[in-house]
Amino acid sequence: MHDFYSQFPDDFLWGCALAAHQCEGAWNEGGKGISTADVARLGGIGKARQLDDSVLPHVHYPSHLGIDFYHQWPQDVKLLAEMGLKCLRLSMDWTRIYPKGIEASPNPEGLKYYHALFDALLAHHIEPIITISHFEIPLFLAQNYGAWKNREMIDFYLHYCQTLFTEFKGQVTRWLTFNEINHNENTSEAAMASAYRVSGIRYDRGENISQIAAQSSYYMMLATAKVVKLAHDIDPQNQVGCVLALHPSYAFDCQPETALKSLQCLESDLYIADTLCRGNFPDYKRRQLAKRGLTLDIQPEDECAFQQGKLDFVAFNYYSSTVCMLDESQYPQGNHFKGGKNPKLPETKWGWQIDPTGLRYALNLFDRRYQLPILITENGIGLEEKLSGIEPIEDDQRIAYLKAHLQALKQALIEDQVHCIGYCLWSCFDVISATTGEMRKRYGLIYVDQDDEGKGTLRRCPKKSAQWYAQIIKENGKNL
Ligand code: BGP
Repeated sequence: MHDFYSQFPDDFLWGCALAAHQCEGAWNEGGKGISTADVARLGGIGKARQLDDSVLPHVHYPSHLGIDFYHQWPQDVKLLAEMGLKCLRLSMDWTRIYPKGIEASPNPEGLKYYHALFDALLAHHIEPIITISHFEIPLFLAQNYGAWKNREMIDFYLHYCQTLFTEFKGQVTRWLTFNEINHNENTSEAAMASAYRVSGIRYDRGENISQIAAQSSYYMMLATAKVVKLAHDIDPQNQVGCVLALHPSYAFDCQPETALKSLQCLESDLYIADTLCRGNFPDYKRRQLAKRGLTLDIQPEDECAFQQGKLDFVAFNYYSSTVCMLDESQYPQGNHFKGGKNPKLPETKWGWQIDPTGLRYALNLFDRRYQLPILITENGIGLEEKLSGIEPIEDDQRIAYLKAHLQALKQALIEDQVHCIGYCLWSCFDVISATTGEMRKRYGLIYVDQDDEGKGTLRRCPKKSAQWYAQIIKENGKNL
């Protein structure tokens, strides 16, 4: 325990984040099965994604190719080591381990791939922090079981986790059960229809979306709680968290009604973290759902599972804040986040508003509410960039974004004494965008030569921000 923070602690986890389906490629190699991400037809920001088997034969479909990390990881890990990263948050693809999700024994090639990758990271003193399911599940489970609509998913997921905890014992100790678990319920209407990104769900005509979203969130929370216990039983060293997408919602004006609505909006995200950190599903939530005519499948034994499976640390992705308005017709249509525009903030080309103070706000909120260590699992900016023959690419806009956010983090640490253990920047490499499916929305510290059609040499070219981040890590954030 630190007495108090006067600087970043020596063991601060400076890192980057990646997701398997956005970088690995090799969608049909190594005994891998087909995942929901392999058949996600993307329609641009806010547009619904569709499960569409017709994309399967297209090898150049973006997520089929990724950035070829599956083959190029040995060189890629060296580039990460040159930056001096302390950790890499990356996801494992469920279908590399269990191609359909139902097999009795795992796919040895998938295990071998991840063992080799983790060994290489550890050899460079980079801790692998593993997301167990990042926006994908086996397509077989989606098609035959309805994904997280179904309680049976919990057992398939536990079976997968049991394999991971047993196999990778000693190599991995920090785990994240899901990426952005709150996406099921709390995004814009347009994005709601694409909720299967997280849960693998396809809504059938006439189904009650709110009922399914609440039920699938419940099953994913219950799965998380059971996984925490399983992880501790297999190795007491294991530490388990779960990622929330956090975009603080500020009241647009000082009308008391707007303040109340903004509080309720925030609570609708936080009830998930409340459940997982406090070890019980809040009764007010059940009553609220009942008032809307929604009844969840809650079994008497679930209570004990939540009690026995409280998270060891909390984690969130932070890109932007939003504003809450009484009149929702003023909210921009098709926006990824549900909320209005803040006139005080600049925004990216994709309409994501830039708000470093929002990160400090989120850190304060989590620290005071949960009193658990916090890991920032994603933060970064999407920009359009091109190789012009002059290298490195001068991504000063990215450096400015990152610097402002890291300064806000430092203030949270030192001035507010928030217990934050690490920062994973999105991302080390340009990867396929999760919302648009394109390459052109680039987040990387390292440029990858590939366009939206999958053309390019895939050459990796560190940008100016890669050198900048390496220096920040070397100085342990002293000169921020
Ligand atoms: C987060 C996801 C990531 C990543 C990031 C940037 O919500 O967890 O997978 O993609 O957003 O989003 P995008 O690529 O859509 O701009």
